[in-house]
Amino acid sequence: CQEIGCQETGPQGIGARVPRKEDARFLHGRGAYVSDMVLPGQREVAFLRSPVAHARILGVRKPAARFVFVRDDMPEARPILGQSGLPTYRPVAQHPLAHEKVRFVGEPVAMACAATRAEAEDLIEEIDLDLDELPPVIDAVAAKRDPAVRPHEDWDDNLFLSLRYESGFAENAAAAAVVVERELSLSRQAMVPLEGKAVLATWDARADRLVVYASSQAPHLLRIGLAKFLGLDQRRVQVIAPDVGGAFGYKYNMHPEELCVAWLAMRFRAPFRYVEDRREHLVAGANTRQHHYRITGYADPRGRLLALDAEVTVDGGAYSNWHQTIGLEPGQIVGNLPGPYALPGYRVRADCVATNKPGFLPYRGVARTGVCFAMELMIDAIARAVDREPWEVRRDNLVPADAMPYRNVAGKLFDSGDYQKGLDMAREAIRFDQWRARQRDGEPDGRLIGIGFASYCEQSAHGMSVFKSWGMEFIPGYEQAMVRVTPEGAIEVRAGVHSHGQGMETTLAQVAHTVLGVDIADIQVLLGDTAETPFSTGTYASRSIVMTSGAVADACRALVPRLLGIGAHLMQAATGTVRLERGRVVGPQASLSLREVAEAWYCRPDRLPPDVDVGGLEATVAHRPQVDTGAFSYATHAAVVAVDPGFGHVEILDYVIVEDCGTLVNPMIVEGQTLGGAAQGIGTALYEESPYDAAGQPLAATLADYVMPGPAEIPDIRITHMETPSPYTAFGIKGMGEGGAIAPPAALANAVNDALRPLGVEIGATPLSPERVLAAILRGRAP
Ligand code: MCN
Ligand code: SMO
Repeated sequence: CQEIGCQETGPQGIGARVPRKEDARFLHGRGAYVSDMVLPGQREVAFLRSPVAHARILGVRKPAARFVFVRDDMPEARPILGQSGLPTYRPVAQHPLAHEKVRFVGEPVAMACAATRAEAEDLIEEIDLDLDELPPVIDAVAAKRDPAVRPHEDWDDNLFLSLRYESGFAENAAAAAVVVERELSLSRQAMVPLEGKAVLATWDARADRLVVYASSQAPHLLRIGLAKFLGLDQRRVQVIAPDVGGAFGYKYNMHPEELCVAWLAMRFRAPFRYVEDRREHLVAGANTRQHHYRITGYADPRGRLLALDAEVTVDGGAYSNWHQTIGLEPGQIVGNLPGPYALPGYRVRADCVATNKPGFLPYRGVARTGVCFAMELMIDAIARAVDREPWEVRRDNLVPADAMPYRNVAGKLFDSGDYQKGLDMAREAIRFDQWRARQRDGEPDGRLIGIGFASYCEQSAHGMSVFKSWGMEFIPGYEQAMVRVTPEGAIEVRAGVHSHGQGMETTLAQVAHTVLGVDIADIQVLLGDTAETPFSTGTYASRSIVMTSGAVADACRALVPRLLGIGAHLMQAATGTVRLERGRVVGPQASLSLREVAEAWYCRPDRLPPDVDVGGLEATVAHRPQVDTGAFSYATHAAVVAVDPGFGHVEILDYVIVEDCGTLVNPMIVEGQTLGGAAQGIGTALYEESPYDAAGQPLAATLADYVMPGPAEIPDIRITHMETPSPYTAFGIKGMGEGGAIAPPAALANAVNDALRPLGVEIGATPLSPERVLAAILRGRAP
């Protein structure tokens, strides 16, 4: 950096707690969301959704009104088909509007358009749907063993795919003195972003192209998807993702509703909009987290892990998404189940089962929230079996700092960090010894105190080999950024990743500031519009800052010699004697603002000799980390709970997080990300659940039934940072946007089980609702 004359990190550079540039817009209600947008002549779209879980469609009788559509009305829209290179993967086509069969409650069957949403819903009411109901598949574990009933009747079983992996298992398991077996599960849930799915599509007659505003994490991929499934050239599709009110994975893959609305705009050359309502989200979007584990840990007499064996079942729902496919979740399970631990033997089988529920989607943390739950409950179970403190057994098994970089039993390459120190710091921060003493003394109100830990490491900035191992159709390799010095000497940064609350408009500006020294008020970050930004596979997998910081920095660096060259000439100084300092080109005798330099190049090139024209004042650069195995951030969460033995209610008394995401770009943003993720993780742990009855009817279709934590349920979470730069990434940054959501279910379940230990019972399922906790307590008290 120094040798090309760039700035060191200052109060606005990498590492600084810069207030978020985007917040003025958000806090003053000036955010631009799809649901706020109105185009002249816009029609609103409503969907008729299947009222039953599984049925043959015998007929759909439309009202006389013209603007009602079923699948046969839209021959140009092809069925959505996610392809995967994973062995055993079964592709399954999802028609944007159901064809022949419906396979879950909430599946779109028909759509209606009108001037208002209410009128469109009235039209929907007039449609007659003639269904021949079939028995549904609700329990994924049972459906795997008994495929008599199948959502996809042309299959001979119910498996979307079945992945297996084995390394050093048999010999290490055979040497174990302690064998611990558990059955564990996480319930199905929804993601519930503040802003639901939203799409507004229209036709630009001048450019002769489809223009789609979508609340999306990946506008460039949505562009590819819409083009592909509507039979358009990609250049005839523009996708603009404006402000996105939370995404969490829900808005990464293409949804049938997006394809339907885009088809309307293409067919009628006019604007159409659909905004998902909360009920639609909770019913048709109850699509994540549901894993079931049969897991066995093999350890020595001190609890040192020798081997792990697991059979994991993912309730995949009815359809596989485009483009990541249903293969992503089992792929991540297989690679991540052994967690941050150094065990020599591993065997796993991960099955994804088709059921009559909405298709599974990745949710913040993706499979790692599930595998962390399974692994961390296993560590505690082993600790109980060998009668040691769970933190001690955890510590003994964590990959030690001096073993880094470390390739684990699943083939993951952990780049750097001190996992054991993180655990020690969490134990200190939670005041473990004091709580153990208080627990022994007992609470005056009779509540049971429990202390729980959960450690994980999280691969971020996964590279090509990793995505390839998941069989992805699109292998993300690079991230690109375009940086421009404008004629008035300001900086524009354009990138294809997007921000849905992560603060990237600020952190990417901090990166540009670090190289150019320009005040971040004069750095504008532009994201979200495929016509304005370089291609990208979007924001997901906590990869945006690791990948894009490198691209932004490299693009800025490409501009530095050009700015210096122009500045040197204008000051009549030798090129080697000028440098960039706080956004000015500084020579031996004088200095120039970037405005003076840029104006000379843009407006008075006649003042410059031809040889300073070194390629202009904008540059697009692609970047990828040195290795493609990713950078692993890691954390330990520690929780103290009080369990009410009469009602089963769990109160969080204290919660600490010690996390390491390498070089912190903006510690304040990292803390916000960690807290937000942890709040979602606490939701998974204690409250959130989308249960189904035996007929496949969702039982939580409103926020009165789907319980989410509010401010009163989220404790004052204390965060401590460690900062071990990754040796492999730009600036040593590791991604962390998902991390907070990974460990809370494990930490809280371990804490609750610690509280219940005197009763000799354990809970191995989420949510840890009063009902479930009380049932365990009553089991413990039964004679
Ligand atoms: N950051 C930092 N220093 C680091 C790492 C990250 O300052 N060492 C900052 C980044 O600059 C960025 C934020 O933290 O501003 C998150 O960065 P990163 O870890 O790269 O994650 P992504 O930007 O790729 O975001 C995706 C990630 C995912 S996959 C989900 S899901 C998720 C999450 O981010 N969805 C979110 N956080 C979310 N936060 C909000 N508000 N809304 C969502 O939908
Ligand atoms: S679930 Mo995040 O979008 O990878």
